[in-house]
Amino acid sequence: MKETIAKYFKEAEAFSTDNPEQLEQFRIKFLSKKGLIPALFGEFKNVAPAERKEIGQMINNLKQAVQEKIITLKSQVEQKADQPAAGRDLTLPAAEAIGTRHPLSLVRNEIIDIFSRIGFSVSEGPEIEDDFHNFSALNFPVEHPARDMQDTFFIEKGPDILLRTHTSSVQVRVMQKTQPPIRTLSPGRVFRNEAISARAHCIFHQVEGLYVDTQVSFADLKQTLYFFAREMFGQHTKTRFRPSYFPFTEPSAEMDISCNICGGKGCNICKYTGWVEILGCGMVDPNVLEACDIDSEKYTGFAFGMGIERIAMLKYRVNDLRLYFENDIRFLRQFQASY
Ligand code: 2U9
Repeated sequence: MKETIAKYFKEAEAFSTDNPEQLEQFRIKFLSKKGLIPALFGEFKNVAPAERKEIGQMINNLKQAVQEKIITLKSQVEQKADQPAAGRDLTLPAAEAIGTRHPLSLVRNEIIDIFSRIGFSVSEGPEIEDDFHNFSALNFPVEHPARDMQDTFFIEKGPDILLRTHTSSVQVRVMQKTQPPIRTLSPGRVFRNEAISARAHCIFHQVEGLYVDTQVSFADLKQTLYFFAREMFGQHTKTRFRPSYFPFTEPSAEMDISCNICGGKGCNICKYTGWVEILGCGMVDPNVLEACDIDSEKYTGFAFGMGIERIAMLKYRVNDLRLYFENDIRFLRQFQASY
């Protein structure tokens, strides 16, 4: 047995490779369940008591030498793989599977694409905001419940610094910097202090739109949103407006589309009404224009806002919001990028 161990020892010492498959074969040969070293330990029970100490030591030394050899060779194999052209023909076309765009990015890009065709550009702004840009300029009364701790993540109190609860704050910044005509979209992440469930999340994504010019009317708002709904959900899509209330618009409305799942016949998505709500909108309140140094006697504007998750849910029939945030590859790879 001693000769066998010595022979294995020499073989292990002499072994060298920078090929990962050969290294794996070496490991299997010596260390796998049916490998040479477990076989030696198996035979060990037949060794005479007088020789046990010496042979036991030899097998342990062999095992240690093999393990150290594997560690050394593994780092050589990895180093070789890190070299740019190692073993690869860089002139070949890439055969790696490429990723897919996140469904929320696809929907955001499609919304931007639709509105850019009618003259809207994109503006971005900070996720950490002050009270003025998130609330005061948007005509939220001081005691309005949306300013409450339950809805808003405050970072500092007095003067308040917070995580924006909507991207309208970006448009306040645009109006402060630019005189009309303004036609802008602000996509982005927003934050609200809500428990996470299939239907709600404390982080979600919005696209808000703003058009300010002379003689902008509610008819312009309706026509723009009709156009959007048909481009997004198909030319057969019907729309309807219901009166609503927002602090920053007057009058305000919510827009429904005919249910794109059942075609308006009635299903559990539209709760058997044939209609689903997709966005809120209205004429910009003159107080908002004035707070941003825009003359409300001269200019009027319309605005709208939508949740990207909601549009994506309807478009892709995903009924649990949490799927958008888990990054499970089995979910993500189902989306094919066309935007
Ligand atoms: C300015 C003035 C007014 C944007 C608007 C809505 C109506 C609205 C919600 C839809 C679902 C947000 O994601 S959601 O929870 N938004 O209903 N948003 S009007 O109004 C503005 C924006 C900017 C300066």
